[in-house]
Amino acid sequence: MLIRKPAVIRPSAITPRETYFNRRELLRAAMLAGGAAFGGPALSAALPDGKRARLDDIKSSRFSTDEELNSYTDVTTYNNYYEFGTSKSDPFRNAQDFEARPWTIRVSGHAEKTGVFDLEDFIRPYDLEERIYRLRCVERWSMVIPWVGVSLAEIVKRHQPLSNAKYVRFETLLDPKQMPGQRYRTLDWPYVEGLTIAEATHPLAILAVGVYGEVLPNQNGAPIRLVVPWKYGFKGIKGIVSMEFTEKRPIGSWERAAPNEYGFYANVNPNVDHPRWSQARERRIGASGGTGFQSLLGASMQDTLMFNGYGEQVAHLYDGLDLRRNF
Ligand SMILES: Nc1nc2c(c(=O)[nH]1)N[C@H]1C(S)=C(S)[C@@H](COP(=O)(O)O)O[C@H]1N2
Ligand SMILES: [Mo]
Repeated sequence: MLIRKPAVIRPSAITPRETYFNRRELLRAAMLAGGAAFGGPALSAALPDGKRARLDDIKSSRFSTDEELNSYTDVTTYNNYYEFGTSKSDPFRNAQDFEARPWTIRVSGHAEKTGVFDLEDFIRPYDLEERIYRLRCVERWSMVIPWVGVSLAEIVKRHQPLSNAKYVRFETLLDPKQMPGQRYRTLDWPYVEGLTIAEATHPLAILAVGVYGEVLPNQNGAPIRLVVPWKYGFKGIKGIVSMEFTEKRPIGSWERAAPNEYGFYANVNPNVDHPRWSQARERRIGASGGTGFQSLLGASMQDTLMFNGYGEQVAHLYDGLDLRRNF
């Protein structure tokens, strides 16, 4: 092929990153200047209410990718969240009035510390970290997103799972009044997902409460959602109200709907086709990604990496598992 990699400039992917980091630097400088008088950073993670409220004291993470970020617009207007409709623009359009506060999370099942926790207490006192991760959807698109979250491992350990706790099962809010998509049986509501304890205590797994340094927009799963970067996006359950430690393997909503298409593990695997399409490649959402000549040339298509590129860190979790059967 003569045309190799055209030098595509992606304004939507580049500009926001620059303005974003400039703004972050400014904020950091302002915090250093003013913060010292108050005796340093706050002791606990604070979760402000309100749209686009900024999160403070975000640590950076060595796990972040240095790929170009998707723009704030990409990240917040192209979503999957069937509770608000089945098309990619529905969540942005239909989730604006969703009430993500007050919010509680029920911790139940085989663990020492169970109960109902206010969101703030649930994530306290763990550090808020920025984790720039790829999100790879089973529908063959991907994005690079600057999540802000807390380590799921820390939270799981704090609740002290018992020895018969083999899995963690999460549930999304059930509220058809606020979630119009739940008035239709597109999925078995409430949305459910699960991880093994080993997956849930892996340092890459986070519970995200923000994106782009701000509280999570409703369409992205406010106020708290799972991000497991080596798995297809559908594992990343949004609007979490329940975390249960179980002995039996949970059945996620997509697995229940179509077990031959969506397995429990849902590890990103370019070698295992979805029954209706190949998973070998993916389209990076972005300015050059969607339309016109560039998409015809396939400039935005790229090879999908095993475990979404996190194989070195997570492959050992699946030693001895046949990943074709356990997809
Ligand atoms: N409760 C709930 N969580 C969900 C979904 C959903 O429909 N309902 N969709 C999943 C799918 S298929 C994907 S790809 C990701 C998309 O996350 P994003 O919109 O933040 O990019 O959310 C996941 N979490
Ligand atoms: Mo997805």
